[in-house]
Amino acid sequence: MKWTRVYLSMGSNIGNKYYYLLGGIFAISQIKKTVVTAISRFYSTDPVGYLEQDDFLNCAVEIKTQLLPFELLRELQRIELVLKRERKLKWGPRTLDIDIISYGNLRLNNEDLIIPHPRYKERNFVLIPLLDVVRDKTYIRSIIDYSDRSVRLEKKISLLISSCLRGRKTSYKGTASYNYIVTKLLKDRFEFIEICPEVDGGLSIPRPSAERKDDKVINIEGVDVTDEFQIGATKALEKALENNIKLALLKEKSPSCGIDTIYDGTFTKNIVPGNGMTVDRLLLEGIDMIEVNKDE
Ligand code: PH2
Ligand code: MG
Ligand code: MG
Repeated sequence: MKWTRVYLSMGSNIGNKYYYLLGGIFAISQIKKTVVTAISRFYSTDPVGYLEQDDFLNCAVEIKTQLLPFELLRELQRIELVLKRERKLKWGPRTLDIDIISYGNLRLNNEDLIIPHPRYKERNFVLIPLLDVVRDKTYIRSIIDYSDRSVRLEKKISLLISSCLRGRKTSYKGTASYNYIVTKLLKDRFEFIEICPEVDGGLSIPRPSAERKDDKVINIEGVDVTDEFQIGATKALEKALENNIKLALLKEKSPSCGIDTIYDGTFTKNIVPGNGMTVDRLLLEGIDMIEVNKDE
């Protein structure tokens, strides 16, 4: 199968908008036979259509995919659903909207899917982010209304991040959990505040593997390292509060940073519902969190 370049427009105007857009982007990166290749800057935009609603946060994403248009649409709709899109009013508030703007050079006119998107040329909240990611900017530039002030570049916000995801060799094995989206595509889009609660809590690199068991963390040699994990969690929380953090990107399944799923404490790769120690603390402060996998 050949790869097709696809441009997506994303929007959110309820709750933690960065949580929905970035959560959507990391979910898109998990779709089979699909790779995220560019992410635009983030823009605050006046609502178009139904006006009595909050400003949107919009961005554009370039992907390449081997999925057919309807296969891709189904995956994107599943992601919208997972991120709890509330479809009450047409053009009304939504937690996350993902629209296919173009799919290669394809033209498609079906009642469920029109490609290219039928209204994108009139929408600066689509075109201006799109300009950040398209390869050939000439055409998009020629149709943007530059007198329009309804699309404003957002100031860079700070995100808390597991340092291993940025390529730091802080994992228990002394390796990095390199993630391409974080290290390459989002590098200039955010201010990253790095944490490694295990290293910050005083543990060494490398260190024996550890897993959470109820309210304790025990390493594979049977040593109780709960105190170190709690110190690390406290430091992470302090950094989050100092930097006014609303969103964290955290390494999946770790006994500090795992969200919703962690290892069961038996060192057998068995996964159970639960959070890492740091995640439990950040949760109490109302900080939203997205789990991020390392690249394969
Ligand atoms: N999406 C809509 C309707 N109106 N306005 C802005 N500013 N941004 C959007 O993403 C948007 C909108 C329908 O999907
Ligand atoms: Mg839309
Ligand atoms: Mg839509």
